[in-house]
Amino acid sequence: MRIKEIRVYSKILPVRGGAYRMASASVEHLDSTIVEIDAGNGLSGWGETCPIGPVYQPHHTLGARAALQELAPALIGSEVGSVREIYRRMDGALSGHGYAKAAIEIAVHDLLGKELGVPVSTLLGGALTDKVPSYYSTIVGEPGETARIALEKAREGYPRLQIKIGGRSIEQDIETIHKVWEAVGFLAKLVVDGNRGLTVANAITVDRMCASIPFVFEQPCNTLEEIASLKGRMTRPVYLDENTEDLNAVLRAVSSGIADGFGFKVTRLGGLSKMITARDICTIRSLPHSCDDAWGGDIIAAACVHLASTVEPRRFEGAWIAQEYISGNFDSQNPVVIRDGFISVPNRPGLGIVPDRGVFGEPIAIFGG
Ligand code: 0XW
Ligand code: MG
Repeated sequence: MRIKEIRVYSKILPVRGGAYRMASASVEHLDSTIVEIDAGNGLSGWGETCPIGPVYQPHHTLGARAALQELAPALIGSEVGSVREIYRRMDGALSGHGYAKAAIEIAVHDLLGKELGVPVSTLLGGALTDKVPSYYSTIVGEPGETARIALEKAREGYPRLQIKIGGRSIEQDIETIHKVWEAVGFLAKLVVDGNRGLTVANAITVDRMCASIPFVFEQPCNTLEEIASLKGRMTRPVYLDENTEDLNAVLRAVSSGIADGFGFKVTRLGGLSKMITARDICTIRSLPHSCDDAWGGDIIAAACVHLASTVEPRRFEGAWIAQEYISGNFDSQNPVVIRDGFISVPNRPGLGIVPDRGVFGEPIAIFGG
C-alpha cells in the first residue's frame, strides 16, 4: 500500500469558557493542522498537530504547514508498511520540525493499522490496559476559584490534577497551592506546573513555602540548566515538560539525573515512533511520565490514548487531552472521551476514530493525486 495523495486541512478550535492561561502564554482559539493520507485503495489515515499558540514552545501553526509543504512531496509513492522508511524520507527532506513530521507519522500509523486490521496500540508494542487515566489541568487563576475547580474535578474522578502557576506574584502561587491542598488533600495526586515561568529563586521559595504539601513540580523554570541547578535544593520531585524538545533532550535529562519524570507530548517528540523510544528509556530507569499533546481534537487524543495504553500503568501519569476545553468532536460516532477521569482505549483498527465527512471543510493544500 502506497501513499497516493496527502491532503492538509485547517480546523479552528475555540477554547471553551474563555482563555487558557499559563505562565507565559494565553490562548483563546487554536488552529489545528490535520493531515489525511490517502492510499488510493479506499483507505485513508489521519494525523494532527496543534501547537498551543506560537509562544508555548518553538512550534506554531504556520510553521507546521510550511514544513508539510517540504515534506509531503517527498512522500508520494512511499510504501506505508515501513514507518521507519517514511521517517527517513522526511528527515531527508527537512531537518527538525518533528511536530510537523508527527502529523504525517500519526496518519501513517492510522493507515497501517486499518490495513492490518489492528489498533494503533498493537503497532506500538501492545496495550497493557483498555482504560487509561487522564488528568485535569487548571489555568492560572484566582486561588480560591482554582481550589474550587480542583475539588470539583477530583470528585468527578480525575486521579490527578495539574495546577498551573507562574507569570504573577509568587504570593498568589503559594496561596493557590495551599488552597488546593486544603480542598483536595489526598483525593487526587497533585502536580504544580510552572510552564517555565519561575526564576530558580522563586521555584526554591515556592518549594520551601509549600514543603509539607505532596506535589510534583513540573517545568518550574525556563531552561534545562536552570532546572539542573535545582537538583538537591528541592524537597520534591521535578518533572520536565517543555525542555524535552526531542529524544536527545530526553536522553540528556535521564542520563544526567535532572528529571524525576516527564510530561511528554507526542508531536513535540516527533510522533508515536519517537514516543515509544522515550517510553522505553523511562522503563529502564523506572521514570514516570504522561502521554499528552499541546492541544488538538480526536485524532491527537486517540494517538495519545493508544500510546498511553502501552505504558506500564504503575508509572503512568495520565493522558491529557483537550476535551475539557473544546466543544464537539471530529468523530461524532466514536469520539475519544474522558469519563470520570478515565479514557477508554479505542479498539477498532488504526486510531479507531473516523472524522465525520466534511468536518474539516475543503483542504488547504493537496499533494500528489
Ligand atoms: C496541560 N498540558 C498538557 C496542555 C497544555 O498544552 C499545557 C500542557 C502542559 O502540561 O504544560
Ligand atoms: Mg506542562
